[in-house]
Amino acid sequence: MNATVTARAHTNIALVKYWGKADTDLIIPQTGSLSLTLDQFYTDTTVVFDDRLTADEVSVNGQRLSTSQATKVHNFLNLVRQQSSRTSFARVTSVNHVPTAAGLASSASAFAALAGAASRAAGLTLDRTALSRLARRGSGSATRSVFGGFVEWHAGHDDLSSYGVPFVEDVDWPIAVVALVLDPHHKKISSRQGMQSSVNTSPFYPAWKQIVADDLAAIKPAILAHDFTTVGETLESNAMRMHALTLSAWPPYSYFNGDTLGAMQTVKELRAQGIACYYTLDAGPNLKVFCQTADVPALTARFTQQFGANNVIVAHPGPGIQFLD
Ligand code: 2P0
Repeated sequence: MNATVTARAHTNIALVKYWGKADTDLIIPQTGSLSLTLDQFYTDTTVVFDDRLTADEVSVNGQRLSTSQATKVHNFLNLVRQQSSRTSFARVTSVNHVPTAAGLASSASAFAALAGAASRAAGLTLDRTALSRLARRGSGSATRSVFGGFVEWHAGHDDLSSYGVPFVEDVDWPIAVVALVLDPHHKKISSRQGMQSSVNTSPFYPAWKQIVADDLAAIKPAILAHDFTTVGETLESNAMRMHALTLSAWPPYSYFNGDTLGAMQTVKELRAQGIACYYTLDAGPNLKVFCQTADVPALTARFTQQFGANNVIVAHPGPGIQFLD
């Protein structure tokens, strides 16, 4: 009887971003990065290897993927087959749990959950470091979603040395992230294309590598000291400097839309009113506002007025990968 295994992994928001690969095949990043795993957005993935299958079968949110849509998953399962000497195909059933039907599902939770479920279903017993390395092969940000709380991804230089490490796994600090859904649609330029374009064409890319080193050195002691201002200023400037790479690439591009700029302005106004909050954003227009839990009611009231209640989601630090019965 083949084992059917279900794993749950949560998505994460990078406070010091990963934006560029040194090795595009193994997904070795150019720099380290640091993230916070969130409780609100997660993926449940079930995997069973079955000798009767003639191809891998993949469904996401109840929809069967075509062969071309499932290529990344199929390639990932090939890695698991190589590591385990399994030869049979697998049935993969994945469900993204996102509070609204909005563009916050992430390859981080998807590949972390797939790494957990597929490796166990194939009979492998991986520790969390090995699981993080495996998840990395699916998507860079998945490297960090194996762990809960604040997580650092050590860039390393090869497959063995590039993995996530918990920095503060049990977060005893009343912080929250208010996610603003400003555009639920798929991004036009994927992270994968966008970051490679930045590496290859932005004249600012060498400066980015130094910025990341400096920001990691600043944010880690600030997290340990619960120094909210330093953490906030570091994550906001890091996000803006990452996005400066998109504007300085050739051809230039941007993930911002008009509402992104409006929401940034609101964060600045809230700060001017004495509410400490800072924004970050990834390869899409949706802003994530880092704040202290005491300020969540004031922030949600303001953002609900601006963008509507359905587009404001409050998240807190979340757990690492879990296996479900
Ligand atoms: C991050 N992002 O650190 C950065 C910040 C988006 C902006 O990792 O090519 O989907 O699969 O490794 O992980 C999104 O990129 O890219 C990402 P691949 P991924 O979270």
